[in-house]
Amino acid sequence: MSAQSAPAGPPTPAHLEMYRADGYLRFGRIFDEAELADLRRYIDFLIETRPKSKRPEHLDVPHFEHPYLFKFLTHPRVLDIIEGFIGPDIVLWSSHFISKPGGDGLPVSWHTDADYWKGRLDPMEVITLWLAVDRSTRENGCMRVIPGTHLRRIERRYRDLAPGTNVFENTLDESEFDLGRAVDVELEAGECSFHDAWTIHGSEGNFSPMRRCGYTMRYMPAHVVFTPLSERDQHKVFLVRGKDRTGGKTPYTEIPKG
Ligand SMILES: O=C(O)CCC(=O)C(=O)O
Repeated sequence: MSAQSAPAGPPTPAHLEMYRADGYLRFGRIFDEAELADLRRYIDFLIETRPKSKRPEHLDVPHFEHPYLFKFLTHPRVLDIIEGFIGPDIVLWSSHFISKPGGDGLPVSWHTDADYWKGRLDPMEVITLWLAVDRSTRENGCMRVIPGTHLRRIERRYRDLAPGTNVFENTLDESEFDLGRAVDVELEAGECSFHDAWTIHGSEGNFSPMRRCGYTMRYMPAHVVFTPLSERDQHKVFLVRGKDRTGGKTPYTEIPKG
């Protein structure tokens, strides 16, 4: 294995300090080349076999139907790194492939994840590992973040967007943040970044010829209580390491075998 492709170890104190100050962190590789190729083959298969009416930006919670993905989501190297950020009791909150095809990949409007998960998680503490399945640059619509915005945990204003023009149906109102402070989180294929649920982020459309696929792998400490919004909220969470710290208040689903 070349030095360039060596997976990273757990976060250092300097990493943690940056993450806590900025609400995001560029990180190294987590999977080796063979593991990444395996994941990419699987994603290519999911994209190819999806219902044609579904855009590839919308492959949300693929692990509910495809237990193979637990191989990556619960990989010991991934969990060791996540443990470095949030401690030894770890719950898999969610995952999502956001694959923007070259030429007409949809933008992701400015938002905080906390605003989308409001009312279901208490306290709102989620870390997202954003894995660059493909090289992710300004040209093909890399993630963009507004550093430090996670420090103000406030209700923010959104405005509606025209349907079908964006991965989401609304966007944070421009008065809520300073776009001039946006940072492009450019990553080589296989590298990852982390962001906090309260960090303002988004990404532009992909007008380049190159696909931009990211896999969001989202984790929370096991003291976070998940309360489904209603009976229609069929979201599943998995205790992937350590112990429940909610006193049984969070309904965990068993991790699929094999
Ligand atoms: O993939 C993107 O461009 C945006 C990702 C995102 O919104 C997230 O990971 O929460």
